[in-house]
Amino acid sequence: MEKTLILIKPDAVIRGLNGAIIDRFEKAGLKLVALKMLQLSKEMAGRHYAVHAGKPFFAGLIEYITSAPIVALVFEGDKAVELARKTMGATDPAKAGKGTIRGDFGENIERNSVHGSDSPENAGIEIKLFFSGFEQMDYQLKK
Ligand code: IDP
Ligand code: MG
Repeated sequence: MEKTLILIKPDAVIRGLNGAIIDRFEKAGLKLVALKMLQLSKEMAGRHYAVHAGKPFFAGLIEYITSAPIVALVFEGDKAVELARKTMGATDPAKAGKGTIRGDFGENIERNSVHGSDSPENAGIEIKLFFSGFEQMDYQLKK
């Protein structure tokens, strides 16, 4: 079954939105299989956002993502990556639909409340950055 990495970003953690955000993914039908709270070092933030190195917003993004704790989550489900991205909405909260996480909670294009992997391949790479195999649970959701 497909997995995706989700991060609840500092803007949402410091506003007490963890439960509300996890609820959106669970209501979308995704199964939570791993979670932890941590505060990223600049080094780890740089690794997670390596594809954006050199972009004008990179330095600000690293500053922001390391500014407070984040909550890292792994969700599993059929087409988990695509389903999670749909649940999150567009990168810019101003363009994200009502009822999406970013549309409802995001503050601006940087402080947009959540990260989600953009492909199954990248999900595999990102999950390994945050979780060992032992930290990912295997269970059946009761229907
Ligand atoms: P995504 O999170 O929807 O996949 P990406 O383009 O991969 O969007 O960008 C990664 C993160 O970098 C965004 O979620 C946001 O926090 C930040 N970001 C993206 N574009 C901008 C921008 O133009 N200004 C400031 N921050 C940005
Ligand atoms: Mg991205």
